[in-house]
Amino acid sequence: MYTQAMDIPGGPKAVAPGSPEEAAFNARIARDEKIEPRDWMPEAYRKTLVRQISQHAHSEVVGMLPEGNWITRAPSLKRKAILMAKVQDEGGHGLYLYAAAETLGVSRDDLIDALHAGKAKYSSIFNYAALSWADMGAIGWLVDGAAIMNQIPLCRCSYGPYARAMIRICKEESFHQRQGFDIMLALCRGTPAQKQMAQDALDRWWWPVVQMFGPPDADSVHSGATMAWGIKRISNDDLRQKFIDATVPQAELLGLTIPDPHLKWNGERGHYDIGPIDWDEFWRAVGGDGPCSRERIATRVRAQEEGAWVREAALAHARKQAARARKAA
Ligand code: BYC
Repeated sequence: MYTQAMDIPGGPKAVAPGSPEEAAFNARIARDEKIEPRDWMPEAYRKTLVRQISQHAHSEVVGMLPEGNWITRAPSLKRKAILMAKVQDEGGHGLYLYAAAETLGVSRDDLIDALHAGKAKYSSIFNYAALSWADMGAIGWLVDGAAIMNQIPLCRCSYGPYARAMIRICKEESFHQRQGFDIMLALCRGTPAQKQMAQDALDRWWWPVVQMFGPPDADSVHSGATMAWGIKRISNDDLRQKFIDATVPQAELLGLTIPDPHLKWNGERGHYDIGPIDWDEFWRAVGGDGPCSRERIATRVRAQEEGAWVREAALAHARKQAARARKAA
C-alpha cells in the first residue's frame, strides 16, 4: 500500500540555509515535483508535515467517536450498515495518515501518546456532541463536505505519501458526504418533527463547521510557509468561502435555513457574505475546552487500554509466524 511506513536511517541531515541541497529542494518545489521520504528536505518542512499529518490522523480517529455513538441507534438496518462502513473508513483514514507521518521518522506510538496526553491537536469540530439521528446527517453533509473542500487541494500536496493518501481518502469522503445529505433529505421529506430535527442539527453544526477551516488568513501562523512549500494550496478563508458558496444552495434544496441572519449573496464579489465568526469559541475548542473535549480524550484512552490485549495477541501471532517461516527455511 502506498503509505506504508518507511525507515529513514538517521533522518534528514541538517544543512546550512542556502546550501546546494536546499536550492535543489526549492527548485523541485517550484517545478511542482513530489518530495519523497528518502529525499533531502529542510527540517522545518519535515516538522510542519509531521504536525499537520498527525493532527489530521488524530482528527480521523477522534472523529469516529460522535458517529460511533449512533451505530446502535440507527433507525434501520440499512442506515446502520452504512454508518458502520463510514466509521470504519475513518479508522482506515487514520491508519493511512499515521503511516504517512511515520515516513517522516516519527513513531505512531509517540504520536498517539501525545494525543492521549492532551498535547496534540485534532479538529475542533469533534468537540461537539451528536445529540440526535439528524446529527449523523449534518456531520456527513457538512463536516465531511468541509473536509472534502479542504482535502481535495491536499491531493496535490508536495509530499508524496501525504498526497497519495489524500487521493484515496477523498474518494471515501465523497461517499460520506452523500450519505449525510441523503439522511438530511429523508428527514426533510418526512414529518414536520423530522424536518425540525434536521433544522436543529443544522443550527448546532453550522458555525463549528465554518470555524473548522481554521483561523482567518491574517491569524494563520502556518499558511505562509505551508503555501510556499506546496503543502497547502488554498488559504483557510478561501476554502471557507468555497464551502459556504457550495452549501447554501444545498440547504435551499433541503428547505432548511442557515442560522446566520447576515448571510446574503453579494453580486459584486460573486460570493455569499456571512456574519461574524465567534473565534473565541473556536480557540476554546482547539485548546481542549470544547463541550466534549475531555470526554473525547477519555474515550480514546479507554479504547487504547482496552485494546491492549488485541495488540499483544497480534504481536504474539506475528512472532509465531516468523518463527515458523524461519524453521521452514
Ligand atoms: N481544529 O496556522 P493555521 C475529517 C490550529 S478530519 C483544531 O491556520 P494550518 C473527518 C492549527 O493546527 C478533518 N486546530 O494552521 C473525520 C495551528 O495550531 P498548531 C481534519 C486547528 O495547519 C471523521 C493553529 O490553529 N482535517 O474531516 O496552516 C469524520 C493555527 O492555524 C484548526 C485536517 O486535518 C481546527 N479546525 O491550517 C468526519 C486537514 N484549524 O499546529 C470527518 C489537514 C487550525 O500551531 N489540515 N488549527 O498548534 C489542514 O488542512 C490544516 O492543518 C488546517 C489548519 C486548515 C486545519
